[in-house]
Amino acid sequence: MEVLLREQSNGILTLTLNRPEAINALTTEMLRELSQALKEAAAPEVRVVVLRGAGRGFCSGQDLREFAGQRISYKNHLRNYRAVVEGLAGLEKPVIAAIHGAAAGAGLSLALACDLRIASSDAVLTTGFSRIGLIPDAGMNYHLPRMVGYAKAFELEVLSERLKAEEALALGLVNRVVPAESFAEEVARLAGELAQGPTKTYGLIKRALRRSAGASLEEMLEYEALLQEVAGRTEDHQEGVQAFYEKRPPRFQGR
Ligand code: T3D
Repeated sequence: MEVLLREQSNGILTLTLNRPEAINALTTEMLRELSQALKEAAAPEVRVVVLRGAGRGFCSGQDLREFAGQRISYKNHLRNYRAVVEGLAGLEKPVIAAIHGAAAGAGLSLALACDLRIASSDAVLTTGFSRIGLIPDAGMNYHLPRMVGYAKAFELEVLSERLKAEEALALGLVNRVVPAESFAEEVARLAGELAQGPTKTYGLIKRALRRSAGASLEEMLEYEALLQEVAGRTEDHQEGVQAFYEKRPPRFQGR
């Protein structure tokens, strides 16, 4: 069975973690496939990526059976996670995590590394790591405090309680919560909307926001001017302005 399913249509690449019997617990094979798929997603025909899970949940984190009884090198093993997290963060187009059911451990870390998180009303999020005596990894210590602040991040990481979708929404961990019955349609609608957008500009926005995490105001003003030089020369910028003059919706081509 393929551990990662890829489906592409109308500019939307859907990557489905596919080990439903273990709530899509991540194996080395799966991480390598995911990292490769994210590299391939740089192709211009892909304008948005959706990351989801098969079966009854998003992802239960590292497969706890993969290395059972072995003494592994975490340093080596975590390189596989690093490649995926950098792939998600560095991809210059929007990545949506479509979370239904459980998102636990490194499964939550991957969701946090995406640009948007849409949760089904049945979603349950937990950091999970401390329950098995590990510290959160796969970028969770970068993304989580930036989303919820130090105090809440500490609480979530140390207590590893399970958050319901609405609680995650209130904390700003997910962007929106959708009733389970209409979840797939809403994910498709949002992905479709983004796939019609000015992709290059979205990529530049992503770059700017990511850079801002470690930059001063002065540096950001400088960087924004640099990126605007690029955005201002896109065909989509011309089209956006033209559409404004002509009082019609823009037809962005993603370049
Ligand atoms: O160690 C390293 O490599 C370093 C990196 C670590 C990164 C990490 O992600 S550490 C954290 C790992 N994840 C967890 O600790 C979460 C473990 N799972 C759970 O807490 C729960 O399963 C869930 C909250 C995700 C879902 O609960 P529930 O009640 O809906 O499902 P369940 O019955 O617990 O699980 C269903 C099946 O999936 C079950 O298999 P079975 O008994 O039917 O054959 C369960 O064992 C399996 N499963 C769930 N999570 C994992 C898993 N199998 C392997 N690895 C898992 N992480």
